[in-house]
Amino acid sequence: MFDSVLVAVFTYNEENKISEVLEKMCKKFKNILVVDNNSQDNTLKRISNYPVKCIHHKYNLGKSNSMKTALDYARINNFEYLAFIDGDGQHSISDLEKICNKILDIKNGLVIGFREDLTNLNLKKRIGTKILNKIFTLLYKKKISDIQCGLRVFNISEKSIKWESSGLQHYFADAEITCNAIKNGCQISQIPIQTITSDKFKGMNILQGLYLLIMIVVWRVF
Ligand SMILES: Nc1nc2c(ncn2[C@@H]2O[C@H](COP(=O)(O)OP(=O)(O)OP(=O)(O)O)[C@@H](O)[C@H]2O)c(=O)[nH]1
Ligand SMILES: [Mg+2]
Repeated sequence: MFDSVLVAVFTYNEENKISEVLEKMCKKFKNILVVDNNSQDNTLKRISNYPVKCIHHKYNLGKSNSMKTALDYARINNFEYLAFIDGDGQHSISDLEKICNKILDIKNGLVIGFREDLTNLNLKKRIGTKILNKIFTLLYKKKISDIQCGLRVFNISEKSIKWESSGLQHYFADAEITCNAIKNGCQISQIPIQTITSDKFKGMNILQGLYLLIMIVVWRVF
């Protein structure tokens, strides 16, 4: 049951998806924290049907701050490993198990999922993801196939796992963690995962993608 792993699930208005995610997750994982970013729909009601800890932000603070809430909770409660997973059903529980098995095996560093097959993504997302990953590889001299993947797990004693992105840049935190980890010599493992697309689009737009590209250069230089 992955006793030393805390799984943090991030939600913001996920009433249609969160029950399915938690139903499957509760069968495999014992320690589950849902960080809810002030959902305005029935997400909280759905979460209350499951034996999980839930922290509800009083204001919407963006995904990166939910990740910080999860890290604080994991540290206070002495977990060894912290896994991040989206609450919108875009990551499968069997992939979550795979990355957790990997970290329990290697014990240190960061394990990131990578979407092997991007054909399910719309053209804009597919091209944007490929460009970001290519430029990243050139700049950081390491091939990471999916720098922004939200499905990841790390040893919480790993000092290089940190991020500043918040507010409008709240989607950048996963990429920033990857950049910091590489810059600071953290061991990174990559595990192929399924690409599950959602029925709605909430992620980054083209402008944010360009902004992230600039930030990847900035993080490399400073
Ligand atoms: N949009 C948004 N999502 C948040 C926030 N806080 C937590 N989340 C959750 O973070 C996860 C990822 O957000 P998404 O908007 O789906 O981002 P994405 O998966 O990169 O984009 P899509 O491919 O369009 O789904 C989801 O489970 C959200 O519910 C927030 O403040 N805004
Ligand atoms: Mg999503």
